[in-house]
Amino acid sequence: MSGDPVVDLPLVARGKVREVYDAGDGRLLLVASDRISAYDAVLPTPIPDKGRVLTALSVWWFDQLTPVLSAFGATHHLVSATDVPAEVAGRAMLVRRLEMLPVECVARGYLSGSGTKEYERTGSIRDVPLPPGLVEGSRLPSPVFTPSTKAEVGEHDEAIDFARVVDLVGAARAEELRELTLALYRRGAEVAAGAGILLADTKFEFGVSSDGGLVLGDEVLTPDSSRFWPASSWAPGAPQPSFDKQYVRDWLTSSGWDRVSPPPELPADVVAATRERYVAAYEQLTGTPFR
Ligand code: Q0Q
Repeated sequence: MSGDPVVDLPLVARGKVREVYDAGDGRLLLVASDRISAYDAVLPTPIPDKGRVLTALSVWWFDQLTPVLSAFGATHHLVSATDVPAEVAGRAMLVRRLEMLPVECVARGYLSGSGTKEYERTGSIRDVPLPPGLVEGSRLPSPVFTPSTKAEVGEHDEAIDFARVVDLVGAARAEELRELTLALYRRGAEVAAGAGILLADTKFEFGVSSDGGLVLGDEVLTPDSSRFWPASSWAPGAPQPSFDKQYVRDWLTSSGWDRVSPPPELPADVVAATRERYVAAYEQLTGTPFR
């Protein structure tokens, strides 16, 4: 299961849970596996249908976000989610090959993880001052653009400030990335809130098309590229439960795994419950049954 090429195309890139293949004719094939990662480790036990659910979610979001992209004169890279090899049907996207920009465009609507640590140290996130008294899980007064640069395989992305984005892509493009990232986040957060899900933060990747326009790439607003929190259990002041990964995290913690040695197999009940969380995220967000 893990690691074997699944389609007879040249492998372009391989992430923890996804692969990219060269589909020819200026196209790439993004394939989502059923692998799940937790605590920076890829677990040995697949979650059935995870790849299909997250692919269906990206496809749905590309459609939902098109009006926001159009308002910025931007597009997205999806060509087809059906014109893909049979062996990866439902969990692959045929996309336009782009010149990807070297910036991970992260938007945060809530304080969490590394953002909380930065705020506790500096009273701000990057170059954005924040009011006093915020805690882990607090909703920010306004969403914040917190870019990073892509890390080498196995490393964490490196936080950068807006000035560094300007160095990397120029002032006009940097401003465009920030404003579009925040507009896409706001639309995603609005839709998610209506489905009882808090979109704490998300990461977008953009490329440039041959005519110079911005193109939204990668996966979009999935639980792998975002922090999804159940709105019903939101309680600032402590780490918030993950919509999709909490069963896995809690079981791993209870298993005594030291987070250094190879991670243990997941029990069947945790696998089933986690699959159900991915299906629930899709059905709550889209309002349609997952098939
Ligand atoms: C591209 N990736 C991401 C990745 C490992 C995904 C290359 N439309 C594109 C895209 C996209 N999406 C990419 N390159 C050119 N055009 C995206 C980071 C890495 C597995 C899956 N890598």
